[in-house]
Amino acid sequence: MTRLKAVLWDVDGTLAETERDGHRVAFNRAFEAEGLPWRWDVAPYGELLKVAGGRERLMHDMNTRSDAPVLADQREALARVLHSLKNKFYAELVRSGGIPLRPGVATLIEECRERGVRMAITTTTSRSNVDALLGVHLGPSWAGHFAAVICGEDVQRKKPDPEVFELALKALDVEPLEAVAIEDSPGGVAAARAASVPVIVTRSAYFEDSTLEGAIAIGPGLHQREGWRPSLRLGAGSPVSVSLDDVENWFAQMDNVSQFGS
Ligand code: XBP
Ligand code: MG
Repeated sequence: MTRLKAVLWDVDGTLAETERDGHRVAFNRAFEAEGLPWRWDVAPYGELLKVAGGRERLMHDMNTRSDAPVLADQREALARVLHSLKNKFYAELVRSGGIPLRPGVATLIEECRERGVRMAITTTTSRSNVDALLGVHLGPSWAGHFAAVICGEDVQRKKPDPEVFELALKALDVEPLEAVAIEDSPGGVAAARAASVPVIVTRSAYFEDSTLEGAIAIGPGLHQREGWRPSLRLGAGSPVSVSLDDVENWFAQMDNVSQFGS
């Protein structure tokens, strides 16, 4: 039986609920700082998440606005300014303690480290955002926990394209079926599946009710054992949260999970 060699972590929505209270708020501060009347409310921002990448999201939104610059290169220049301001405000928000890690995340990261299961970050977001978030929660040497950190800047095509996973597998020198991705969104699941990497879904606020097919396990978050499919052992003697043993069991059973079957 193949042994699990690597855990590939998504960032936004998986490590932390960064979108609603982080990126969205920071985008709005950037609009304000640039004197623009644009604001992204909670529900419409959920729709905008269909577009991967903050700068691409801005470009997409500008295409729907009559008060956006008319020329394409003016729009691109404005998107660059807004995006870089947004990332600055995002880092401030994170560093002020506004965005905790999702419960259960730090425990599983620590268990992977203790047991020698290598990890990578596989995200669409910018490197500066990962640095801000993990610097606060895992300390300044956070990058040492991960054998590879692949971010938005490192790929030609963002999720749902599989490129981020392909680069991580290459950097770790592992095969797709020796790794597990942990994801929260339809785009993330699609990207992992397109790279043939088995994927575990921890549902996040914006994707609570989304159809997410093809995962080897799906549940409400790493902090609880109830509500997972395939189900987890409950009761006396069980860990409190999702453990590395659970991840390895799902991994070992993946061929029996019809959702993952071809
Ligand atoms: C989520 C994304 C990102 C963030 C914003 O990526 O799509 O675009 O919303 O970050 P993931 P940027 O779930 O893969 O971590 O503005 O830096 O793109
Ligand atoms: Mg995500």
